[in-house]
Amino acid sequence: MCYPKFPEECTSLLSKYLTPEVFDVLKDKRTSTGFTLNQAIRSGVEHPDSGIGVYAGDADSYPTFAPLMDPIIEEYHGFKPHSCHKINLKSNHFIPKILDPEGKYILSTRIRVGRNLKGYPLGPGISREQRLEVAQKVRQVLTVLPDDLSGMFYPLSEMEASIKRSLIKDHFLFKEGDRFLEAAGVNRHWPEGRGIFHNKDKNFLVWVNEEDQLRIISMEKGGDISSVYARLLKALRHLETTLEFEFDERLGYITSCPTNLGTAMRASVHIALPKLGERKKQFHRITKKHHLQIRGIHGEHSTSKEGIYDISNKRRLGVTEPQILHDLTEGVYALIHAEKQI
Ligand code: ADP
Ligand code: ILO
Repeated sequence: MCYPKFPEECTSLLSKYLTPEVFDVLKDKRTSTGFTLNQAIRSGVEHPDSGIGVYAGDADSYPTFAPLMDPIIEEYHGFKPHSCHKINLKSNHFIPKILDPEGKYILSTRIRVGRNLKGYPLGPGISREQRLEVAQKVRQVLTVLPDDLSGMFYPLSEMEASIKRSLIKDHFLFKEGDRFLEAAGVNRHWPEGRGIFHNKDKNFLVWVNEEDQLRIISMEKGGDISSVYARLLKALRHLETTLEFEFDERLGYITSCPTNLGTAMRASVHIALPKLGERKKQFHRITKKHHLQIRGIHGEHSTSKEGIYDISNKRRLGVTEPQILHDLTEGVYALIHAEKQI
């Protein structure tokens, strides 16, 4: 294996931190499940326009490839190598602020967390049999959820194309064929073992075997972050009684992309900011101050439509869940204020 060539215009964190020296130290290492450096960096090498460029094939990828992973994690989350992540999922400590009393700006709110089952490789390293086993275990637990959480699991392989299209359009289902995941080996044997669970109201959903084995999602129309979070906590309490998730003392919940480590939580609003959206500098100044990220209307790598943006927390590691909600709330409050002023 030779040192990869990155084009001059490449700005990925992989190209920044995979120096020839780091490469030499790591090139022959294998994790406990046999995952290699070549596999970990393939996505960023094939796609020089990656922001990050690496994926973990198992929990052991983080310590094994630490000379590459640690600086990437530090730059993305602002999390120092000697820090320790703390979770706070015990209760709803979050004190909501009324953000949009007339319902003029916030269209919908969504909070998701990523989880992977303890003892299995992650998406880039999992075998076909292991993936099917994970799907089976998760499905069994999902189909006995109580009350408002109860619903049905829909295997992707049995879903009609028109239903799939409409679920994607309405922001409930993952898109297919992500080129970054494809290169990382996450999409092998697609659509086998993949699926979506949702309750009757489609305000509680679980994606199975997409980028992570579980993406647990609570979402609804409007800006009631507190209600969305309460539903997510309730679901997590139920799922944790029967499923054990991959968790690390230092890095929190283990996920295949280093951007999702820690809380693995992304709390977002779809918000109409047509005027502020035209003032890029001011818009970015506010989001940066509150540690927020701007995405397009169909998620990452999509564009905004009609001045509607997806605003969410950037950091997931080294911050607690209530802190993330606090950052989002304060940031959205500031964004709405700025939009009103223009
Ligand atoms: P993820 O959040 O799972 O990392 P994406 O950015 O790809 O991944 O988003 C997944 C889907 O969730 C997309 O269809 C996106 O539009 C939708 N979504 C994200 N935030 C919201 C929101 N606040 N309201 C409605 N849909 C949302
Ligand atoms: N591998 C891609 C995406 C990184 C962050 N997003 C997700 C969905 N994990 C990149 O490096 O740009």
